[in-house]
Amino acid sequence: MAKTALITGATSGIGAACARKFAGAGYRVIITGRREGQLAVMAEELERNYGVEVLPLCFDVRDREAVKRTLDGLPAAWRDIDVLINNAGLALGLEPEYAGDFTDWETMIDTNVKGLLYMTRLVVPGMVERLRGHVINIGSVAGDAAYAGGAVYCATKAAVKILSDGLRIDLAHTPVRVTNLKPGLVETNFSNVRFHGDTERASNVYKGIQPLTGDDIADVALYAAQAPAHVQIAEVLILATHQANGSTICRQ
Ligand code: NDP
Ligand code: 8X3
Repeated sequence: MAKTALITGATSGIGAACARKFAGAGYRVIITGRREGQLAVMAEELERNYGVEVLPLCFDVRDREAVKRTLDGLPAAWRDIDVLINNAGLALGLEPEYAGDFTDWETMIDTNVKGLLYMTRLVVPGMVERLRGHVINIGSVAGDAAYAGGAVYCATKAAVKILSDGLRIDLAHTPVRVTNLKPGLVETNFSNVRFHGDTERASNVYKGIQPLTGDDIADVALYAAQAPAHVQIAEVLILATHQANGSTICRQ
C-alpha cells in the first residue's frame, strides 16, 4: 500500500510544493490549511496530475480542539501517517522587538510553535506504535540567529530547531526519524503575509537575488523521507547561492 504524508499549510508555497512532490512520488497525501476553497483546488490538481488519493482537511493549527477533533476523526484508511510535514507557519511584521505588535507575536508563536507541537503530539504516538514514521519540520535559517526586526519570528524558528532536537532524542529508541529543514529566502506568499498584503514591499525581498522556490525545499524533504531506513537526515540548511545567512544577502 502507498505511504501516507500529512502536510500542514499545503494551500501555498513550500507546503503546496511538498504536496505535489510527495504525490508525484506516489504518496497518498493529507493536505491541510485554513482555506477550504484552496484546499479543494489543490486536491483536484493532485488527484488529476498524479492519480493519488488525497484527503483535504480544513482547520487552524492554532486551535488545539480543532486539531484534536480532526485527527481523532481521521477515517480508518487515513490513520497510518508515515510522514508528517509540519510546515504551516508565518512571519508577521519587521518591527524592532521593542515596538512589535502583540497580536502579530501571538499569532507567530501560536502557529509556528504551539501548532507544530499540537500536530506532533497527536500524530507521533501512532508512528511509535507502528514502529514507522518520519517528522519533517520546516524551520528556517532565521532560527540560527536573529536579524533586525525578526526577533520573534527568529525565536519561533529557534524553537522549531530545539523541538526537533528534543523529539529526535525522545524517539531515538524507535525507528521514527526527525528532520529539521532550514530554508533561507524562498519566494512564496510568505512576504505578502509578513507585510500584511503590501505586495510591493514583499516583492522587494526577492529583488536582485535568485531566491529558492518551494520546489527546491520539497526536493530535500522528499530526499530525507526516501533515505534508507538507517539514515536520519537530522538537519539541513538550504540557502540561495547568494545568501550566506539570515542577514547576509548579496544582491546584484
Ligand atoms: P506561504 O504563506 O506561501 O504558506 C504558508 C502556509 O501555512 C499556507 O498554506 C497557510 O495556509 C498555512 N498556514 C498559516 N497559518 C496557518 C494556521 N494558523 N493554520 C493552518 N495553516 C496555516 O509561506 P511559505 O510556504 O513560505 O511558508 C511555509 C513555512 O516555511 C513556514 O513555516 C515558514 O515559516 C517557513 N519558511 C519560509 C521561508 C520563506 O522564505 N518563504 C524560509 C524559511 C522557512 P492557509 O492560509 O490556507 O491557512
Ligand atoms: C524565512 C526566511 O530569512 O525571511 O524563514 O526569515 S527569512
